[in-house]
Amino acid sequence: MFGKLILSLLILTTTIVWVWEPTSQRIDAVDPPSPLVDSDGDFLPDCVEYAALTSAARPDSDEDSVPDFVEVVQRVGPRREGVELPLDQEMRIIVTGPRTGSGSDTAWMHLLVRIVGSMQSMSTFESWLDLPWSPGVQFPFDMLSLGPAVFRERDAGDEGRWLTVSVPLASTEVLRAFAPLNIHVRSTIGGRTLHSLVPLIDAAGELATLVPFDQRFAFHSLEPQPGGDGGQPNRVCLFDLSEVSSGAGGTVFEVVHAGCEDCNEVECVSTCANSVGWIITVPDGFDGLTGSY
Ligand SMILES: [Ca+2]
Ligand SMILES: [Ca+2]
Repeated sequence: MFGKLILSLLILTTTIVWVWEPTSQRIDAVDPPSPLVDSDGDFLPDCVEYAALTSAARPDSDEDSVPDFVEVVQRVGPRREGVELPLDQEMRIIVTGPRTGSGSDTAWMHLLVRIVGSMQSMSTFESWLDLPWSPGVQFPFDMLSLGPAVFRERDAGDEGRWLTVSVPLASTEVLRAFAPLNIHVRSTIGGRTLHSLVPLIDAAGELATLVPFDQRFAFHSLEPQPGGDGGQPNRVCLFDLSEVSSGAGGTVFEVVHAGCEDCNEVECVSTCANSVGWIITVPDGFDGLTGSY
């Protein structure tokens, strides 16, 4: 369904909120809804920056001249200076929780795409859910999507054409009822098949995901506590995971170390150290967590 949806989005742009941003001049046909505000104008909404662990105030968080958007879709370290990978088709999905203080409980899925060439380079698109209690079954993505989607496009010149499609999902409470689950997207762009997924886990009653961060995994709550929960500002909670078992339902990991480390503009939750010993099931294991298909 979502595959048909996104292809429709690419053609029937009058049915959705549309924002077009050429390189030199930004034109907003419709103001993005407040959950998608982009404070630093780097094409990543603030909520996505929180989830991807980039700065919502700086378009190049590590000041290495590679834009945050590029580092996020390439899954390299946007908090560490690095060398830009070759220009290529890229795709990644990120799931975010409700904006703090918004009064909403809606989660969002954000599809981030870099296309080298024309829009017609995207020849296939599909999305689905998988759940460890039903291995091998691909559930339709629209079980959890609410629509309408918000589509944005930017001609980034030498950095290609950037697209985001943000889709409102069910409430975090409903998502937690389904967790653990993976949300997948797969697309063929310019002859390259790209696959991205986000694992959603129920971590001691809290809906969360794990974000690759410097060879480890950052614990990212989709329900951050407004004003902090007594945690440490400018720090992030990083996990070391040890595989316990693997089967048709996914891979079971144990958190063998958890600690707060430096990361500006993120807060390390006060319960971070208490996460040691947690057992986490991830339907697609390390490959799913790192996007290394
Ligand atoms: Ca931004
Ligand atoms: Ca950078």
